[in-house]
Amino acid sequence: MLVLITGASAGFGAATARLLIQRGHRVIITARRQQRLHALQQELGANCFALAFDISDEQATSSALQSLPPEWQQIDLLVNNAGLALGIDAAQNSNLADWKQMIATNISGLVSITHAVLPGMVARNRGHIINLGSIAGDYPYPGGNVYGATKAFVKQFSLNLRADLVGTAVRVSNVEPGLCGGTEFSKVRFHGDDTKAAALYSNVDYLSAEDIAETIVWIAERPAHVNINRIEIMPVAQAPAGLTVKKK
Ligand code: 8X3
Repeated sequence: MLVLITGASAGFGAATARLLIQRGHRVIITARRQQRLHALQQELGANCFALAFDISDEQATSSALQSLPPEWQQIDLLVNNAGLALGIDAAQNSNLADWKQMIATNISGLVSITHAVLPGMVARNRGHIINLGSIAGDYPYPGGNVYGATKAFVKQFSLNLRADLVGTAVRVSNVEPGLCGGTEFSKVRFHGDDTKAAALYSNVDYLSAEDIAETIVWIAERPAHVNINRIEIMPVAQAPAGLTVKKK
Protein backbone atom coordinates (compact mmCIF):
# COMPACT_ATOMS: atom_id res chain seq x y z
CA MET A 1 0.00 0.00 0.00
CA LEU A 2 1.24 3.53 -0.80
CA VAL A 3 0.22 5.94 1.97
CA LEU A 4 0.42 9.73 2.21
CA ILE A 5 0.29 11.17 5.73
CA THR A 6 -0.09 14.90 6.37
CA GLY A 7 1.32 16.43 9.55
CA ALA A 8 3.77 13.54 9.73
CA SER A 9 6.69 15.31 11.41
CA ALA A 10 5.42 14.50 14.94
CA GLY A 11 2.61 13.03 17.01
CA PHE A 12 -0.05 10.82 15.41
CA GLY A 13 1.41 11.32 11.93
CA ALA A 14 4.94 10.20 12.81
CA ALA A 15 3.68 7.27 14.93
CA THR A 16 1.44 6.13 12.06
CA ALA A 17 4.30 6.42 9.55
CA ARG A 18 6.53 4.27 11.78
CA LEU A 19 3.90 1.58 12.20
CA LEU A 20 3.03 1.46 8.49
CA ILE A 21 6.69 1.15 7.52
CA GLN A 22 7.11 -1.68 10.06
CA ARG A 23 4.20 -3.41 8.37
CA GLY A 24 5.83 -3.20 4.95
CA HIS A 25 3.93 -0.28 3.42
CA ARG A 26 5.43 2.67 1.53
CA VAL A 27 4.79 6.04 3.12
CA ILE A 28 4.99 9.65 1.89
CA ILE A 29 5.45 11.85 4.95
CA THR A 30 4.41 15.47 4.58
CA ALA A 31 4.62 18.49 6.89
CA ARG A 32 5.96 22.04 6.89
CA ARG A 33 9.13 21.34 8.87
CA GLN A 34 11.68 20.10 6.35
CA GLN A 35 14.39 19.17 8.88
CA ARG A 36 12.05 17.13 11.05
CA LEU A 37 10.71 15.35 7.97
CA HIS A 38 14.20 14.68 6.69
CA ALA A 39 15.23 13.15 10.05
CA LEU A 40 12.15 10.89 10.06
CA GLN A 41 12.77 9.88 6.44
CA GLN A 42 16.34 8.91 7.36
CA GLU A 43 15.02 6.84 10.25
CA LEU A 44 12.39 5.08 8.13
CA GLY A 45 14.53 4.39 5.05
CA ALA A 46 13.88 3.82 1.38
CA ASN A 47 10.19 2.96 1.74
CA CYS A 48 9.62 6.49 3.04
CA PHE A 49 9.52 9.66 0.91
CA ALA A 50 9.55 13.13 2.47
CA LEU A 51 7.58 15.99 0.90
CA ALA A 52 7.65 19.38 2.69
CA PHE A 53 4.85 21.88 2.13
CA ASP A 54 2.32 23.94 4.06
CA ILE A 55 -1.08 22.31 3.76
CA SER A 56 -2.86 25.62 4.38
CA ASP A 57 -1.31 26.89 1.11
CA GLU A 58 -3.41 25.42 -1.72
CA GLN A 59 -0.85 26.21 -4.43
CA ALA A 60 2.02 24.71 -2.42
CA THR A 61 -0.04 21.56 -1.82
CA SER A 62 -0.86 21.16 -5.50
CA SER A 63 2.76 21.78 -6.65
CA ALA A 64 4.13 19.36 -4.06
CA LEU A 65 1.78 16.57 -5.16
CA GLN A 66 2.64 17.17 -8.81
CA SER A 67 6.36 16.96 -7.98
CA LEU A 68 6.06 13.37 -6.69
CA PRO A 69 8.09 10.86 -8.73
CA PRO A 70 5.81 8.59 -10.83
CA GLU A 71 6.33 5.57 -8.55
CA TRP A 72 5.08 7.63 -5.57
CA GLN A 73 1.97 9.07 -7.24
CA GLN A 74 -0.70 6.38 -6.99
CA ILE A 75 -1.74 6.93 -3.41
CA ASP A 76 -3.82 4.12 -1.88
CA LEU A 77 -4.33 5.69 1.54
CA LEU A 78 -4.48 9.36 2.42
CA VAL A 79 -4.23 10.02 6.17
CA ASN A 80 -5.47 13.57 6.72
CA ASN A 81 -3.75 14.10 10.03
CA ALA A 82 -2.46 17.69 9.77
CA GLY A 83 -4.43 19.87 12.14
CA LEU A 84 -4.16 21.90 15.29
CA ALA A 85 -6.01 23.46 18.18
CA LEU A 86 -5.06 27.01 19.12
CA GLY A 87 -6.28 28.38 22.43
CA ILE A 88 -8.85 27.16 24.90
CA ASP A 89 -10.33 30.51 25.89
CA ALA A 90 -14.02 31.29 25.77
CA ALA A 91 -15.15 32.47 22.33
CA GLN A 92 -15.55 36.05 23.51
CA ASN A 93 -11.90 36.11 24.62
CA SER A 94 -10.45 34.21 21.68
CA ASN A 95 -7.98 35.41 19.11
CA LEU A 96 -9.48 35.72 15.60
CA ALA A 97 -6.12 34.86 13.98
CA ASP A 98 -6.14 31.55 15.90
CA TRP A 99 -9.64 30.78 14.67
CA LYS A 100 -8.68 31.52 11.06
CA GLN A 101 -5.54 29.39 11.28
CA MET A 102 -7.52 26.40 12.57
CA ILE A 103 -10.01 26.79 9.73
CA ALA A 104 -7.17 27.16 7.17
CA THR A 105 -5.43 23.96 8.29
CA ASN A 106 -8.14 21.70 9.72
CA ILE A 107 -10.75 22.49 7.07
CA SER A 108 -9.29 24.21 3.98
CA GLY A 109 -6.04 22.23 3.97
CA LEU A 110 -7.79 18.92 4.47
CA VAL A 111 -10.33 19.71 1.76
CA SER A 112 -7.67 20.85 -0.75
CA ILE A 113 -5.52 17.74 -0.52
CA THR A 114 -8.58 15.49 -0.56
CA HIS A 115 -9.81 17.24 -3.71
CA ALA A 116 -6.40 16.69 -5.32
CA VAL A 117 -6.01 13.01 -4.39
CA LEU A 118 -9.57 11.67 -4.64
CA PRO A 119 -10.06 11.65 -8.47
CA GLY A 120 -7.06 9.32 -8.90
CA MET A 121 -8.46 6.94 -6.28
CA VAL A 122 -11.81 6.86 -8.03
CA ALA A 123 -10.19 6.37 -11.46
CA ARG A 124 -8.16 3.41 -10.08
CA ASN A 125 -11.21 2.23 -8.07
CA ARG A 126 -8.90 1.76 -5.13
CA GLY A 127 -8.24 3.98 -2.15
CA HIS A 128 -8.99 5.01 1.39
CA ILE A 129 -9.12 8.39 3.08
CA ILE A 130 -8.70 8.37 6.85
CA ASN A 131 -9.44 11.73 8.42
CA LEU A 132 -8.41 12.78 11.91
CA GLY A 133 -11.46 14.19 13.57
CA SER A 134 -11.81 14.56 17.33
CA ILE A 135 -14.27 13.98 20.12
CA ALA A 136 -14.33 17.80 20.09
CA GLY A 137 -16.39 17.43 16.90
CA ASP A 138 -18.91 15.26 18.78
CA TYR A 139 -19.21 16.97 22.16
CA PRO A 140 -19.10 20.66 23.02
CA TYR A 141 -16.80 21.78 25.84
CA PRO A 142 -15.81 25.21 27.14
CA GLY A 143 -13.07 26.67 24.96
CA GLY A 144 -13.65 24.12 22.20
CA ASN A 145 -15.47 26.71 20.06
CA VAL A 146 -13.80 26.85 16.60
CA TYR A 147 -11.55 23.83 17.13
CA GLY A 148 -14.56 21.58 17.83
CA ALA A 149 -16.44 23.14 14.93
CA THR A 150 -13.60 22.34 12.51
CA LYS A 151 -13.68 18.72 13.69
CA ALA A 152 -17.47 18.58 13.31
CA PHE A 153 -16.84 19.68 9.71
CA VAL A 154 -14.34 16.84 9.27
CA LYS A 155 -16.86 14.32 10.59
CA GLN A 156 -19.66 15.45 8.29
CA PHE A 157 -17.30 15.82 5.32
CA SER A 158 -16.18 12.22 5.87
CA LEU A 159 -19.76 10.94 5.94
CA ASN A 160 -20.71 13.01 2.90
CA LEU A 161 -17.72 11.66 0.98
CA ARG A 162 -19.04 8.18 1.72
CA ALA A 163 -22.36 9.23 0.22
CA ASP A 164 -20.67 10.34 -3.01
CA LEU A 165 -18.34 7.35 -3.22
CA VAL A 166 -20.88 4.60 -2.78
CA GLY A 167 -20.59 2.34 -5.83
CA THR A 168 -16.80 2.77 -5.88
CA ALA A 169 -14.25 0.78 -3.87
CA VAL A 170 -12.94 3.96 -2.21
CA ARG A 171 -13.31 4.00 1.57
CA VAL A 172 -13.54 6.93 4.00
CA SER A 173 -13.13 6.86 7.77
CA ASN A 174 -13.08 9.44 10.54
CA VAL A 175 -10.95 8.77 13.62
CA GLU A 176 -12.09 10.77 16.65
CA PRO A 177 -9.56 10.72 19.51
CA GLY A 178 -10.13 12.14 22.96
CA LEU A 179 -7.47 13.36 25.36
CA CYS A 180 -4.09 12.36 24.01
CA GLY A 181 -0.79 13.35 25.61
CA GLY A 182 2.88 13.14 24.82
CA THR A 183 2.50 14.99 21.52
CA GLU A 184 3.03 18.61 20.48
CA PHE A 185 -0.73 19.13 20.25
CA SER A 186 -1.05 20.54 23.78
CA LYS A 187 2.05 22.72 23.49
CA VAL A 188 0.66 24.25 20.28
CA ARG A 189 -2.81 24.67 21.80
CA PHE A 190 -1.41 26.64 24.74
CA HIS A 191 0.98 28.64 22.52
CA GLY A 192 4.00 26.97 24.15
CA ASP A 193 2.85 27.52 27.74
CA ASP A 194 3.98 24.22 29.28
CA THR A 195 2.49 25.04 32.69
CA LYS A 196 -1.02 25.31 31.27
CA ALA A 197 -0.53 22.19 29.18
CA ALA A 198 0.77 20.27 32.21
CA ALA A 199 -2.27 21.34 34.26
CA LEU A 200 -4.60 19.64 31.76
CA TYR A 201 -2.52 16.50 31.20
CA SER A 202 -0.95 15.80 34.62
CA ASN A 203 -2.11 12.74 36.60
CA VAL A 204 -4.20 11.39 33.71
CA ASP A 205 -3.69 8.14 31.83
CA TYR A 206 -4.24 9.79 28.46
CA LEU A 207 -4.13 8.19 25.03
CA SER A 208 -0.77 7.99 23.27
CA ALA A 209 0.09 8.68 19.64
CA GLU A 210 0.76 4.94 19.30
CA ASP A 211 -2.82 4.15 20.40
CA ILE A 212 -4.12 6.29 17.55
CA ALA A 213 -1.57 4.94 15.04
CA GLU A 214 -2.70 1.39 15.85
CA THR A 215 -6.31 2.38 15.27
CA ILE A 216 -5.50 4.02 11.93
CA VAL A 217 -3.57 0.96 10.75
CA TRP A 218 -6.33 -1.39 11.95
CA ILE A 219 -8.92 0.60 9.97
CA ALA A 220 -6.71 0.61 6.86
CA GLU A 221 -6.08 -3.12 7.03
CA ARG A 222 -9.75 -4.21 7.26
CA PRO A 223 -10.85 -6.34 4.31
CA ALA A 224 -11.68 -4.30 1.20
CA HIS A 225 -15.46 -4.66 1.69
CA VAL A 226 -15.37 -3.21 5.24
CA ASN A 227 -15.64 0.55 5.84
CA ILE A 228 -15.23 1.93 9.35
CA ASN A 229 -17.27 5.12 9.03
CA ARG A 230 -16.22 6.73 12.30
CA ILE A 231 -14.53 5.61 15.45
CA GLU A 232 -14.52 7.51 18.73
CA ILE A 233 -11.72 6.74 21.21
CA MET A 234 -11.23 8.13 24.70
CA PRO A 235 -8.90 7.24 27.52
CA VAL A 236 -10.77 5.39 30.25
CA ALA A 237 -10.09 8.43 32.44
CA GLN A 238 -12.22 10.68 30.20
CA ALA A 239 -15.99 10.71 29.63
CA PRO A 240 -18.36 12.76 27.52
CA ALA A 241 -19.11 15.95 29.45
CA GLY A 242 -22.47 16.47 31.08
CA LEU A 243 -24.63 19.44 30.27
CA THR A 244 -23.95 22.56 32.32
CA VAL A 245 -26.54 24.35 34.44
CA LYS A 246 -25.55 27.67 35.97
CA LYS A 247 -27.41 28.27 39.25
CA LYS A 248 -28.43 31.83 40.10
C1 8X3 B 1 -8.36 16.75 20.93
C2 8X3 B 1 -9.11 15.94 21.91
O1 8X3 B 1 -10.14 15.98 24.26
O2 8X3 B 1 -8.52 17.73 23.68
O3 8X3 B 1 -8.84 16.57 19.66
O4 8X3 B 1 -10.70 17.80 22.65
S1 8X3 B 1 -9.65 16.93 23.18
